[in-house]
Amino acid sequence: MSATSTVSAGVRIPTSLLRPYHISRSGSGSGSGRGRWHRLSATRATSELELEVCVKASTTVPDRLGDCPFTQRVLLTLEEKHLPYQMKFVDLSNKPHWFLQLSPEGKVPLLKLQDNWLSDSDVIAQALEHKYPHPPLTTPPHKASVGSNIFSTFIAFLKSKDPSDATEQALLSELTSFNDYLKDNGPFINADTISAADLSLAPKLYHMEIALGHYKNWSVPESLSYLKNYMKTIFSRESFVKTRALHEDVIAGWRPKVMS
Ligand SMILES: N[C@@H](CCC(=O)N[C@@H](CS)C(=O)NCC(=O)O)C(=O)O
Repeated sequence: MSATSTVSAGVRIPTSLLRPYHISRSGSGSGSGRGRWHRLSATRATSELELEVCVKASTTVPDRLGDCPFTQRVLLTLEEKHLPYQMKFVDLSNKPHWFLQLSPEGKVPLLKLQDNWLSDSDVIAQALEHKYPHPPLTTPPHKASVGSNIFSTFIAFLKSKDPSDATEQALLSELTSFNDYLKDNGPFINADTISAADLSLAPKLYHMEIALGHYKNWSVPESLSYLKNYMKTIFSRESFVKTRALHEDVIAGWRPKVMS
């Protein structure tokens, strides 16, 4: 077995970076056996069934998925569609040459689809929906932007050094609107069906919970019970548990923004 694997773009990716996971189309369990998740040998050649995805590597534990909410969104989409995939861990603090050849912008996630490397989680989620329409994850257009201001208001509050500025209030206002939306339309953004908008928002809420808990000793108010229940439901979903970042990575990942 050679030390590198050739991918179609002509870029050689070290075999040690391939971390294959496989799920049969009928399986969804987490144990061993037919129809369940299998961890395959790291030296196995890429199966035609496996999609390749470049993900942020953990900064605290070797050979582990890191803390990128956009990457988790793509992995959640793959998991919810029961698509087998193989992760390539990218050290974003020391981007390898092969990665920069695939992504001149130097950003994860990247997904290889039909011999093309796609960037940007929006583009990737749409392309996956188009190529693998079942189970459908499309959010109806009039619901697609629900909750979409939460991430930016969370970051503004996290970065704020002035306790009397309006950043906490702005976040609370967005969270309250979303809580009220869920009360009337939930439990998910598209009622009973989990969809693309939830898979985009949930990793951001996960980062918000960990980062604000750590850096500001702040948590979502108990009064926002529909939101709290939404977070609990999605965070405990098998697809989420399998693709979530370590707390230590989330905390380390936001540190430069807090310190800046
Ligand atoms: N709009 C992009 C954002 C992707 C993004 O910002 N990824 C971050 C990691 S979470 C990244 O790769 N940053 C490059 C770097 O840190 O050098 C998407 O939705 O995929």
